[in-house]
Order: sequence, then structure tokens, then C-alpha cells
Amino acid sequence: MKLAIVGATGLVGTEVLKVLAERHFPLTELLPVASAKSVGQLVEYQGKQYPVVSMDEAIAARPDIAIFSAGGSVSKEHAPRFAAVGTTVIDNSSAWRMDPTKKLVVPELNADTLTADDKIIANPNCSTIQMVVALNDLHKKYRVRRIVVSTYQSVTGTGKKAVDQLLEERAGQPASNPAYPHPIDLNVLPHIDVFEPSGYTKEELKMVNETRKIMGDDSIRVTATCVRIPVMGGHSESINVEFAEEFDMAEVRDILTNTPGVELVDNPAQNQYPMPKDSHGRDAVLVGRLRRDETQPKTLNMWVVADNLRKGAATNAVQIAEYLVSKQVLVHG
Ligand code: 11C
Repeated sequence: MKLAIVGATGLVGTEVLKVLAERHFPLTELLPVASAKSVGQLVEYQGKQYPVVSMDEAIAARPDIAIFSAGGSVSKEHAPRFAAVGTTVIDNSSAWRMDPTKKLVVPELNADTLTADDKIIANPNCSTIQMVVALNDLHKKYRVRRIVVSTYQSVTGTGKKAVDQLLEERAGQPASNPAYPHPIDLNVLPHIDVFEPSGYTKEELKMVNETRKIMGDDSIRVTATCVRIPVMGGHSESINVEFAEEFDMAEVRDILTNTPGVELVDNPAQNQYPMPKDSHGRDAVLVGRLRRDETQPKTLNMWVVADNLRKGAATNAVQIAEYLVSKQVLVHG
């Protein structure tokens, strides 16, 4: 299995390498790809050094799979070039997610829709992934009608520049190259990605549109407020979900205990609830603070936390790659 990692030196690319090694992904050749200024730089994988190669060199090597984490414009330009030589691209950017000809995949929900014809597969936005993993089995049982979600997102979602901004501010210095229009330390920004004319941000609209596409149900109503907080370990979400059917709290707990990818952490008497500090470096989506919404029927409140660089990005992409390999969905052109 020849694998290219595009954006290998970025926060998500680095995490992809870590996850591949941890999960013993069966690779025979690794092609780390990064911007021209990083070509030749060494990337470590399982104790071995691999030189960063250019996009053209990687395409010429015709890898079986390319995992892209280099932003939308790089994906738009280069993913089709890999696909044209027979490579299956798993893309972490928003470039292809809402393209009706591309699948938007969270393996726990819909990997079984993939075929050898899917040469560009989209990985959803991190905040969407953890929400749909938490809701999937509840949806099967009670049918989700409406979701009201507020997020509390880690600076790692923005990238290294934002991590540096937080660390510099925390050290008492002004940020040398700020990622945000305001300080992030000791602050909260109700602003992730760009504002649309409607007043919503693109991040908020991703949660609306991607959720419907992944869950395969356009009737699900979603409204989101996405917020950046000065935290690094993972994204947190307050989710208020209204179902079509009445539920029983004990059964909800039972369903969540058995939902693939979910870990129930819900013992308020012992001060146990999901926190980004505990999700950091883990693949599980942590779910807790389960409460019936007492203001209307068939409605549940929950608190959902996951490491946005792991299940929200790298792990989800590697799980897709594992699915392709294990189900022999790859047919190299
Ligand atoms: C954030 N969710 O936390 C974003 C990062 O569409 O893949 C991922 C952006 C995307 O800022």
C-alpha cells in the first residue's frame, strides 16, 4: 500500500502519521508531500526518516491512497490530478464535501456506500463528525427532527498559527502573527470561518449541510452557533436534539453505551463529564450531561467532546483508508 500524505508537516498531517503508526496501517511506501519550501525536509514515521516530496513527484509515483490535509484550494487543484492516475483521495478540506458526486464519509455511519469508483472521498468537518457519531444510533431509534448546537472549539482547528497565538498571549506577549482578529487567551470568539450574508458563518453552515448529507436525511433541521475558545485538547458541543419519537432515558444511555465510536462519560455525582482535556489524544467521542429538555417533549440535551485533530480529522481519514483496504475497495487505475 503506497500512501501519500499531502500537508504532511501541518497539524492534521502530523496527526495522520501518528494515527497510521498507532493503528499499524499496512503501508509499504510513504510519500509525505508539503509546500515547495518544505521539500527535502525530513518527516519521521515509525523511527524512519522520509524526505518531503513535491506534489508532482507524488503524483508520478501513483500512490494507492492520498490523504489530503492542506486546505481547500490545494485539494481543488491537486486531488483530481491524483484521481486521474488511479489514486483514491481522502480529502480533509471542505472543497468536495457538498459536491453531489462525492461521498461525505464517517465510517461508523456510511463507509459501506463506498465503491472503487469513489476516487475523491470527502472527510467532514470536525465539529460535524463528533455530532453525527454521537447522534447516529439515537437517530436510528427515535429519528432526529431538529438539532440546536453550540460549539466550544479548540484553537487547533485553525492550525499552528492559532496555537502560537494562544501560547504567545498566555506568555504575556502580543501575538507576533495572529490567526484571529481579536485576542483568544482569556476570551471567546463567536466567529469560526467567514461570515455569510445571512449572518451565519461557514462553519455553522457546514454543521447544517454536512449533517444532512451524512445522515442521508434532508428533513433534519439544524441550527448552529460556532464559538472559538482558548483550549487545545478538543472541540465541545452543547446539543439540544428533538426526536420524532418519545425516548426513555435508560434506553438512551444504553444506546449510547453501545454506539460505535462513543464513550459515555456521565456521572455528575462524581463530577464526571466529557472535557477536552480528557479527549485529547483519543479517538472516542465522549458524551455526557444527558438530560431531558423539560421545556418540550421528545427533546434531549447532551454535551459532546472529541479531539478535533483525531476523530474530527486524522482518525476519521485513516479509518476510511482502512475500510478501503479491508474491503478491497481500491482498484488502482
Ligand atoms: C475549526 N472546524 O475548528 C474547523 C477546522 O472545514 O475542515 C476544519 C475546517 C474544515 O476551525
